[in-house]
Amino acid sequence: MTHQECINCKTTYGIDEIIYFCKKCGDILEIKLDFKELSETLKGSDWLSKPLSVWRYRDFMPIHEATKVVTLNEGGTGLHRSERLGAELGLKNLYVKNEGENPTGSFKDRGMTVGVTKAVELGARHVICASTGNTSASLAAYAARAGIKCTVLIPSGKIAYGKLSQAMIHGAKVLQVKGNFDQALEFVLKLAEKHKDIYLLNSINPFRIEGQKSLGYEICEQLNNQAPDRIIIPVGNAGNISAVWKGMTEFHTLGFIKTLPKMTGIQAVGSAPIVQAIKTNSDKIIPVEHPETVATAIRIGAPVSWKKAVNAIHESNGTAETVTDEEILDAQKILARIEGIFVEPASASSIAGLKKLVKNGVISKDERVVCITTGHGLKDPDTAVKMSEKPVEVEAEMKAIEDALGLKRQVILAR
Ligand code: AN7
Repeated sequence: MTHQECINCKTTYGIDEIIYFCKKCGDILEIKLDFKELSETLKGSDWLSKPLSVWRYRDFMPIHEATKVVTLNEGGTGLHRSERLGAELGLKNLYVKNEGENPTGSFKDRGMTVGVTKAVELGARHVICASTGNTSASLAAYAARAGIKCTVLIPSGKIAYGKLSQAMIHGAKVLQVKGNFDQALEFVLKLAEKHKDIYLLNSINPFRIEGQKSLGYEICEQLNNQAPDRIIIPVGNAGNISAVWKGMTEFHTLGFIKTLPKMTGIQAVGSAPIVQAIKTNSDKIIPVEHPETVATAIRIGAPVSWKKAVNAIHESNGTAETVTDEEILDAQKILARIEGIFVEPASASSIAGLKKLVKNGVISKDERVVCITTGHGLKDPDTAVKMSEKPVEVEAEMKAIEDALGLKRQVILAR
């Protein structure tokens, strides 16, 4: 039977049990599918006739058949062949999977549609998360859609304005904790432990990861049932890289794809505990006490899902790399200018990481690479405005406008 399982000691729990950490060893949990049962279900299912979306994969989700899903139509995002960016970086086969196309503008919606559906299925009336912004925006929207109460804890200062406005307009109770994300998460974990009626929806919740694994499924289907050679993905709390890898290995186990991609995680220099663990070949992370980066979404020093991420990178023969704020902002601009794709800084770290790894010879020029961009550029308009050319103020006169554009005035001769 499909169940929850501790990633360390393998103790199992039912899918209707509200539990976030293993009772025996305290490690985090993951959902284990019953592949035999799933293969049987798929034979009689019309899933292949449904549009590309999270719920195309309903049979793959640990949600009961009778449950009504809480959805805003998530997933089915574009996989954009990026020839011009590829040429710029020296790659023939580059794609951008743009998760900013989701309903609230980030990949978090894939997890929240499943997580909030599960919350309602379990009878929860109050959901909570800590967030650097996008998780709170998404949870607030899905809680509103479900008609349940939502509380979000955000770090003080430095959360992007677009994200904050979303959480506020959807009616969440927003607490701005005087501390960083990692501290906010600690409080949320304690709250969910102490008040059993509050359901926790950070990415340690394995049902969220189930929704996010659809990102991996979709990439394979969009490449005609093939995995790319490599997937490059921004890493913060490390839920998403774990989820995409889970999707890939499940499709592989089911025989839908023949090869697996090298999972490649990118972090900002100022908050890179996972890159540090990978580069030093350590089986532990050293949390970063004061994480710092312009990419506020991934300003996370103690990622809860680090073990899953490190496993994904090792098992897939992948790698991890850091990028500087300057490289991130440069990549954001290039992507916007030569591919027409506007993403927030954290998302651009995947492009910045690609550039660095090609330059260093880690990625070869004929690899088929998918860069995941995780959130929309409008989430953080302030950063975009700061790094672009300012609007030119002109008088409301034809001459002034032409002068500003450097156009020569044509003299119209009288007959
Ligand atoms: C745009 O919103 O953690 O490695 O609280 O918003 O799965 O954590 C956001 C994370 C990448 C990192 N890109 O994903 C939050 C939060 C964007 C993000 C990540 C986030 P994970």
